[in-house]
Amino acid sequence: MSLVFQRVMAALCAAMVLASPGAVRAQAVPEGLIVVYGALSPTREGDVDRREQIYFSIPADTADRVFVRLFDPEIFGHDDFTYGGPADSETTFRVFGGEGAFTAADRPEVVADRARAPRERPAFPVTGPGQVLMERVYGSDRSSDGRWVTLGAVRARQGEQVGDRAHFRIDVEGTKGNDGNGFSIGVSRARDRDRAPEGLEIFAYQPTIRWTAAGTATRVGFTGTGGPYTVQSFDAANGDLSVVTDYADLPVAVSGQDFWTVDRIETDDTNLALSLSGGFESL
Ligand SMILES: [Ca+2]
Ligand SMILES: [Ca+2]
Repeated sequence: MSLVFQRVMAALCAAMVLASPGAVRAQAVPEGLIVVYGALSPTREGDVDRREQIYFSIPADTADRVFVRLFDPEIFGHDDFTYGGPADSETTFRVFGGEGAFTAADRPEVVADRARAPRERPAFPVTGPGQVLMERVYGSDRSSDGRWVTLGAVRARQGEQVGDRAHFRIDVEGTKGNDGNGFSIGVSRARDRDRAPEGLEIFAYQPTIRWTAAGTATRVGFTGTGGPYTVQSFDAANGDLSVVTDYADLPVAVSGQDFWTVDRIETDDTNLALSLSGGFESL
């Protein structure tokens, strides 16, 4: 079986909801939804910064610890894109809490239409802002291939306190190699099962997402405060990109390989999703 996966880096003016129980829209988040490429990969693979930043928050009065879980964190077999063998690749996962972990973290930059990606290699490791609560490096060990594993546990008081919420940031770096690491992130009350804590929110501002070129479109929800919305996409490889509202699918101009495309969507709806489908890889 060969599935063609596409990747796109999409930035919106609102946070994209990657998984959030009882949130804007009931949707299954596919496993291996997110992808990070190794530092030595070319940006035409669709990953400008070879880094993913994923945020989660829980109510500050959450008494029990919560577990950070990873799906397929290694680079081997299922869900990964390898070039000449994955043995040289490593991905580093760090969970940040404390002051600045959320509020001082990078937000997506506004890019010009048809802008290219910077050519310099990413500057690793990223050690801030905030305090590193846990860190783990995954290589090509097959024991986590196609499976959920537990990275560790945090308590609400370790997060950055903003109002009545405790915020955390998960930084994922493609530390070594040129392979693509598909993975997903979950937060659970249980160590070995998916039991979302009450009030959990997981989101990212600029995820690199993959989707299958054939079959059902992949939808990623995002919350908004009313349009217009600016959608920046990178390397969507001529796929079909649209913003789905309650009433209509609004097509978005889609990026070609290795450059940014910027489009504006006019809608007053706030209950939205980005839909990704089709396309081809023109390597
Ligand atoms: Ca993986
Ligand atoms: Ca794998």
